[in-house]
Order: sequence, then C-alpha cells, then structure tokens
Amino acid sequence: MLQNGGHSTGMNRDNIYALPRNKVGDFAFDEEVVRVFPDMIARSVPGYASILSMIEQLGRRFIQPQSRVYDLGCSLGAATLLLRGQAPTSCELIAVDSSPAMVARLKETLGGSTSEGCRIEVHEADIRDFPVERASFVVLNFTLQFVPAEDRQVLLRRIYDGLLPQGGLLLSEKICAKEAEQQALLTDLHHDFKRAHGYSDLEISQKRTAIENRLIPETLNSHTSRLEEVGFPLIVPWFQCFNFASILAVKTLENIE
Ligand code: GEK
Repeated sequence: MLQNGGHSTGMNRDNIYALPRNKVGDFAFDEEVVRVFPDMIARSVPGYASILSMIEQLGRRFIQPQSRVYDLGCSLGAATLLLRGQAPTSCELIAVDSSPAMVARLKETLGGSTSEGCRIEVHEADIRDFPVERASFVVLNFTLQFVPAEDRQVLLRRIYDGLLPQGGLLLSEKICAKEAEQQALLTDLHHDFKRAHGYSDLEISQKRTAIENRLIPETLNSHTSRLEEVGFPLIVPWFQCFNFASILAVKTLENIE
C-alpha cells in the first residue's frame, strides 16, 4: 500500500478537518493523523507519488555498499520501504521520526514484513540531534519544512559532513514564491488540486489554519543558496509541481579536502 506512494485506494480516508471546529489547534503527527496519513499526503502534496518513485531510482544510483542510508522524518516509511529494495545487505537503512505514533506504526509494518534486505533501524528522535555518519544517500522528503528555520543550516551542514564522497541528499519541500502575485497563484493551484482530490473548502481552510505555524516554507532560491553555503558543490532542483519542489544535492569527490 505504501510502496505505491500512498495511492488513495483502499486506505483510511482523511476527514480530520471535515467538520467545523470552534478552535483549530496546531497540527500534530498523532494517532489520528497516522491512521489516515497515506491518503492525506497523496491528496495534499502534488507530485508525492512521482517523487517517491524517483527516490527509489536515486537510491539505485547513490547507495554505496557498506554505507548508511537515512530517511529523516520518515513518517510511515514510504521512502524507507522503497530504498530497502535498492540497498545491498551490507548497508544500514536508518529511519528517524520524532512522532511516537509514526514510529510505532512503522515498526509494526516492518515487524510484519517478511521481505529480506539490509538492516533497518527505526529511531524516535529529533533529526536536529541525530548523528549522520558514513551516509551515501540521505532523504529529507517534506521534513525540513517542519524544522524551525533557524536550525536548518546547522542540520544541513551536519548532513553534508556525514555524507561520503559522491553521496547524495534528496530534499523535497513545500516552497513559497518571492512575489505576492506568484504566491497567490501557486496557493490557488494547490487548493484546486486539493479540491479535485475531494477536500472541501472547509477542510482546506481548517487544515491551513492548523498547519501554518508548524510548516514554514521558504523559496526555492533560499534552499539552493543554503545548500551551497553548507558546502554542496552540485545542486539540482529536479522537480516542481505548483508550490512543491524537490532538490538533489551531491557531495562530489572534487569537494573533499
Ligand atoms: C514521506 N518523509 O512519506 N525530527 C524528526 N522528525 C520530524 C521533525 C524533527 N525535528 N519534524 C517533523 N518531523 C515522509 C513524509 S511528513 C510530511 C514526511 C508531511 C516528522 C513528522 O513527525 C512527520 O512524520 C514528518 O517529519 C513530515 O516520504 O506530513 O507533510
């Protein structure tokens, strides 16, 4: 189910914000969200399924034998489960999320799975404190946006330092535009996407209120500049659908002192 990128058939439907609320609290990755998460992300993030399938392809390219592969902010492990198929048994696949509910569900999924492959470790931890070492491929698929803006640079520098030569970082984010008019159009297009996938105007508006203090988007340019500042010599924005984008950053050999 997760391996097809969270296609919305046959999974619990997200109707968390379907009824009017007197007060909409801050969004949390709790049990209620875990129950509907694959449906929620598939119907909320344009391009999510395409990005996941490219993560699998990129894993094939970047994962090196005897290295570590990290899925930071793994949620229910959609990327982890795909990358497992790409990693030789000499690798360690490390999935990290700060939400106890997400981690518990991923452990359950992995416990019930029979598929063989490399060792997978699942950690309930804040990625801001989690060590990254000997990494050939690091995935931050829509996670950095939830990390306080002032902590993003330090985190990315630690990831850069923990990557092996020729290692890759995949960074997907909700982004914003510099110009107000562009931003308004992107927001409209995103809301059209959500409507087309069955969300009502009430659901869209209540979810927006819930998430606006938790998810802080930046421009594509801010992301690429920061990646450059932390040391990545090769940065390629490779995907954008409305206000959702994905960037590949590579630590090439030339950059190693
Ligand atoms: C996917 N990557 O399906 N430390 C650890 N985890 C965190 C932190 C943090 N500081 N902040 C947020 N999270 C997944 C989707 S969802 C994206 C990622 C979304 C976790 C949070 O608990 C949640 O599980 C995840 O990051 C973000 O490919 O819901 O839009």
